[in-house]
Amino acid sequence: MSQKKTALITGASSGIGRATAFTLAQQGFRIIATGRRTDRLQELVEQFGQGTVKTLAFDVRDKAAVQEAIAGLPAEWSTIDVLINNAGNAHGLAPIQSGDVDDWDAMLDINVKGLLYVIKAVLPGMVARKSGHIINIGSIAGKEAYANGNVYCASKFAVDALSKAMRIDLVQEGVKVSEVNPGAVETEFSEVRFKGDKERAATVYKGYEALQAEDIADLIHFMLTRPARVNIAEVLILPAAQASATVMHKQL
Ligand code: NDP
Ligand code: 8X3
Repeated sequence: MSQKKTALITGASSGIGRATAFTLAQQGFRIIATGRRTDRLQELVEQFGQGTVKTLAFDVRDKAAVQEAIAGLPAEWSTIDVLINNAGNAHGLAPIQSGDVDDWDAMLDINVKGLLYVIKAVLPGMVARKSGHIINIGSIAGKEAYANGNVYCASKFAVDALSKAMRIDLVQEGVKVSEVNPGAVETEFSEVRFKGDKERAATVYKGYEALQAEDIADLIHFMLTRPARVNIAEVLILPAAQASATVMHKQL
């Protein structure tokens, strides 16, 4: 039986999830990398090998697919020590009065309900073993609302509330729950938010040095490798040039 810890990472095909998969694999974890873009997940297998990375393809909105994929893991991958609930995105940036209902559905279905479906599939094993660590990726948008952020902010406020409530419910089960709340990280996030408009996405990161996905991955690795007695419950991590959701020192 492997002594290495196994971490299931949602959204491992891009950005923060992908960087976290790389960092944790390099640091001796076994990774269950999940997402919809299987070609991207396969690159992780090619990099680290089948003994270190297992891929699972599902849309987190599809609760039956989530359940089936995780319940169907082969025995050597079925003990999940760490869950990184990272899959998520913003869809659109518009005042509430002109918001697109499909964008609202996407954000609530992926960022909130999808996270819950994954938890539902992973938690029984952790509770039975009285051991596990869940890290939810929230956002500064889950701490402060900002103009036009409405439903994305609501989805991340929900992640914040769930993280706090899960920590209370699971403390007696030996399962740690932590939350990482990043400010601006340069990933495909803005490209998704602006529906493929790369030029508009690039303006979000102009005039200052945004966080890189690897910065969040390093933090997650640090959180996961503290002594058993320690739970770093919540971290707000910002670029040096960012002071709040709306105050950014840009030099354009
Ligand atoms: P990316 O767009 O680079 O990555 C998003 C990841 O989520 C992809 O791997 C994508 O995989 C996955 N994903 C999206 N929708 C689904 C779905 N329906 N089913 C399964 N997987 C899905 O963005 P980031 O890395 O920046 O975002 C990761 C997390 O960090 C998100 O929760 C985001 O809200 C949060 N965050 C990001 C910040 C930033 O500034 N970038 C700041 C604060 C928080 P695939 O498309 O292959 O399914
Ligand atoms: C992503 C950061 O400020 O664009 O969660 O909402 S922000």
